[in-house]
Amino acid sequence: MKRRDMLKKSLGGGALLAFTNPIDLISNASKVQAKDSSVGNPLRFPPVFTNGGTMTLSETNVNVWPGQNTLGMVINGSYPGPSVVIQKGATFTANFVNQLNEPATIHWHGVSTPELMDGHPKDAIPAGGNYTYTFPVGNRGGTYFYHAHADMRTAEQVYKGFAGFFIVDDLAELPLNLPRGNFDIPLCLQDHRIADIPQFTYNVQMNDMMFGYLGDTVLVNGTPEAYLNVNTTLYRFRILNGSNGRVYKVALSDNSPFHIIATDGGLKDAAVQATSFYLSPGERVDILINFSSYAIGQSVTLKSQAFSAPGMGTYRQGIELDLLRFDITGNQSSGGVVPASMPSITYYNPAEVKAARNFILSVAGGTMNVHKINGLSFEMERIDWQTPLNSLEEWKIVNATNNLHPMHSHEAQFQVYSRNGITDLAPNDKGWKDTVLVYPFETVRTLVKFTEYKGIFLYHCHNLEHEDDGMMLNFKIVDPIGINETGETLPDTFELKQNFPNPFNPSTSISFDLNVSGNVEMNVYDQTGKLVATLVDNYVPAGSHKVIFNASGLSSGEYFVRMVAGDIVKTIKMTLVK
Ligand SMILES: [Cu+2]
Repeated sequence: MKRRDMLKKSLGGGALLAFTNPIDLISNASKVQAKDSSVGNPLRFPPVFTNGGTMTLSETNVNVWPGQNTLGMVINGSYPGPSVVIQKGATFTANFVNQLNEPATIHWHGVSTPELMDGHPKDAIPAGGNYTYTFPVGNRGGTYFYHAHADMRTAEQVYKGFAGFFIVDDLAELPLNLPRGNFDIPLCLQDHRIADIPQFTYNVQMNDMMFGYLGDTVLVNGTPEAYLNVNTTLYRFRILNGSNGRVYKVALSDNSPFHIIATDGGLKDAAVQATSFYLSPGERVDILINFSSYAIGQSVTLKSQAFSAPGMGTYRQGIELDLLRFDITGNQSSGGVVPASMPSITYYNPAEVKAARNFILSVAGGTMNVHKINGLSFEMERIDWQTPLNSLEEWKIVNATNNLHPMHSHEAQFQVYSRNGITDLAPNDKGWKDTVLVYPFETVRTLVKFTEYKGIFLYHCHNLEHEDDGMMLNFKIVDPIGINETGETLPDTFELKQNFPNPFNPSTSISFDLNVSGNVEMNVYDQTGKLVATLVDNYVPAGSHKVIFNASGLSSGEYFVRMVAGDIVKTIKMTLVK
């Protein structure tokens, strides 16, 4: 039933309308009046960035609304910024020139880079400065993006246009016969305020800081009231939510199904049919839409459906919005197919988790730094925790607020494990993720492992007003204990000392020195090998440590202390004499 949305050349639809039910007639009537082919602007496409070239950030007038100038903060005079399209395995290089009168930095969202290439606010390029970003692109093929990340300036700079696509192409995906070329279309969604047209005025009030700087009209690739002429064939759309605070519930206006084929970190392990999905700021979802059931002359609109969430209250988040109108105008074939199967994804096993961390999201009273993670606001110089390389961790996010928080980790793609204990996930949650939407009062468990680079990276809310308000922490990726960067076991990363006193009754102390931080397990066994006590089983920072063993419930005899850190095991023998 596409005719409810047969918006274009609507007179021809009169006969069809007679067959629809009364509800359809009402919605039809309003939609037919609302739109025709003379309404709207053809979807724009940012220029493609030439690898190795310059990205100049400046305050420049761009043309967004026809015939009017908008003062943006944009790369190379383009809003959105030029699209990076790069092959997996290639080395990306961009010479960044900051012509703003304030610091700026580029974060390559979802892409694994060395610490000094990640665009951390501590590495911001001062006004008038420049910096060469260069890194090998090891990520899976997929839809990534880049955006501003300077301290407390991210939201305004992104709102004013400082963001663009970073698309990784993997030729190994060619046999899947996905639509390519003119049938593979990136869509960047950003909401702006009708009252401020034609300017990107950014003036945060208290409500904006709480809910995000919400607009009431959506620009797609910088196009207001965008439409795209399409053929009666299969298309791939790479949908990026580049908005500051708005969550979209993406659907077609006639509720036609489509296939979700990719999440933040590239292709899923199966194409999954759906009629809608949520997309929060920072997230990407790739979908396949087949227009072959439409007739030339018809239209259908990509929308954000109205939604609400428990406790979220009634504010402008969740209103119905038009995103992009598809006008069916041709019958050229893309040759693409919905793959019957796609390469598998290895899902992490929660039984192999080496460390579990909790992240409690809260809102305190006041006017600044009210958004907190574990009671903390961002501090540039403070490292909030250390995570060893190659160690699977569970990061459990507990949203203790009545608001939406898209939580984003730099440096790795993670996996969502459960929402409120439920492991049967929506198709846009299942796969590789770098941003996960946490609904009000929800608990989301994620599994994450860092495998590439050591250094200081960020974990934060991607509602950019929340981020700028300090809902962000630093963590440091460190060597796994006992293993060096090339995977060799290091012989002397810890020392387990003889207990004192020895013999003992009933208590004795056991000391150990760690050269690097890491997960430590220390158990006490009796002569038969039976476990009698666990003294340490957690992440321990580098340094000297002492634990007390109390044997008051045990009988005289020899006992063994076994300490494991990394791949190294050390044992001491001690004697209990009662
Ligand atoms: Cu948030």
